[in-house]
Amino acid sequence: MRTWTTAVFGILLTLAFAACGSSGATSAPASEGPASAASEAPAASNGTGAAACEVVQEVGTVQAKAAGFAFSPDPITISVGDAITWTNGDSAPHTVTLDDGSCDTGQFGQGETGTIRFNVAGTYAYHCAVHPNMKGTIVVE
Ligand SMILES: [Cu+2]
Repeated sequence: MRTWTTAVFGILLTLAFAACGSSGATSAPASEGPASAASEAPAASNGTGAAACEVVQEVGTVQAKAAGFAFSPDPITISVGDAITWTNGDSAPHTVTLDDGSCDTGQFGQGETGTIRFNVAGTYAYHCAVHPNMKGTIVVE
């Protein structure tokens, strides 16, 4: 009985490995097709190859403030390609979170900054995720 069980386990293990091996071998080339097609789709969607906005670590070309529990200046008008750096003047942490959820600096504390670059013209409404009544508008021309 023991040897029979061992034999069955052996066969099952062999089948399992064989199944993994064959499915891995056949699915690897197939998965490259959809993956590359999917990675091209976002680039084609806005025609620029870049996201409408992106959180960056560099110092922005336009300076703004999150201070006194308000964003200033507001609205901010910038050109396509500009990056806005907000500096926190309060002891509480703030965020710059686009209302559509496309970009979010995450929390930055007193004296710290958050920067977002805008690559597509349009009007962007944003708020602070910590203090939802802190709101602002960015106009990208
Ligand atoms: Cu805040």
